[in-house]
Amino acid sequence: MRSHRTTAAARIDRRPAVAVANARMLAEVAAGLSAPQKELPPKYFYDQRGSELFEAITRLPEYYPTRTERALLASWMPDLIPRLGTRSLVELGAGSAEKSRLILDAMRGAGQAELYVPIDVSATFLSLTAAGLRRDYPGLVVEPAIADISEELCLPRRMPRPALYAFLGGTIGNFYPAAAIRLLGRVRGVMAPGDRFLVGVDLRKDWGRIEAAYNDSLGVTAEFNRNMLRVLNHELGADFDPMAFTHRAFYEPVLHRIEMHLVSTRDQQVTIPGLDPIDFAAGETIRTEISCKHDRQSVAQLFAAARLRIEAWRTDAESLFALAVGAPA
Ligand code: SAH
Ligand code: AVI
Repeated sequence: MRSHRTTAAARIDRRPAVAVANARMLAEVAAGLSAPQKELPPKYFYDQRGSELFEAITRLPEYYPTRTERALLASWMPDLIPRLGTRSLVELGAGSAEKSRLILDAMRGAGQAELYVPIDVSATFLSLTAAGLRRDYPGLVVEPAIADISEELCLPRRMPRPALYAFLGGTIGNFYPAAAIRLLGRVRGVMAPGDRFLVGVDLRKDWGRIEAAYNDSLGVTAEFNRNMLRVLNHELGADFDPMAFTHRAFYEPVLHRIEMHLVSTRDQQVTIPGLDPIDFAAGETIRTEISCKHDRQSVAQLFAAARLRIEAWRTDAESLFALAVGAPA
């Protein structure tokens, strides 16, 4: 099959796009660090090192979501995919696409693995993912898109239908509810009648289990958290000392979410070219991520607000994690 790519973006000089991305990053960082509760968007964890650290997290004994979702996909996709007739897979925040292979295997098993569109902000990691998939799935057209899914949905102009949109790993939980609804709505807006939306969500459960998943004993999550400061140093020329910040992650039961923070270990000032110096008091924190936990009702509410309905829902025996299939409402 020929390439379906629509835009000339892949062929033209990327330098202007990089300059725009850095200007946007600087504006977001300026806004986030001048708020009373300093905050940075979690998409800035993910340069090559951040993506590798996330992959290391997925293999930790405390981090149950990945292996639980993988088992759900392994048991369900061989049945679901032929019934949906999926010919194209569009994945938001694809990362290594390791679990996505279970969907692609089911598409291939049904003789209809035609197009895969992994979308991610982590550019180098995404191209490695795409190269591995092209090698292992001859005949599958792989059209990666480097894009921020909180802003746009990059889709090929011609896409064999039905398409399955996938948002795995519980990454929907890293968006505030209003942003999550906008994101779901953006996908809903491009769905044809036979298309479906597969969303993985981490479920509400014993807080101890959840907190342990974000406070692993090896300190990998702490290093992942601090990686955001390294990204800011590299991309914006900031002078954060990552080791002058410690990792803190706790469950917030009213809002049903994990919050990850970086805690300043001392009074300090950080310089970011183009911004006024930023002061941190000892003990002051930057919130770097929320990870919202769901139940079927909260997912149904998010879906309904985006004109989607839950068509199917599967959880593991311990109700740790769920996969929801969304259909146009
Ligand atoms: N889907 C994979 C990876 C989850 S990690 C899994 O389930 O294991 C979250 C992924 O989403 C990372 O690869 C990260 O780079 C990507 N990501 C995070 N925020 C994003 C954004 N705003 N736009 C695009 N990709 C994003
Ligand atoms: C990508 N996302 C679903 C992960 C999560 O669990 O919220 C990111 C993560 N943060 C700390 N550990 C993993």
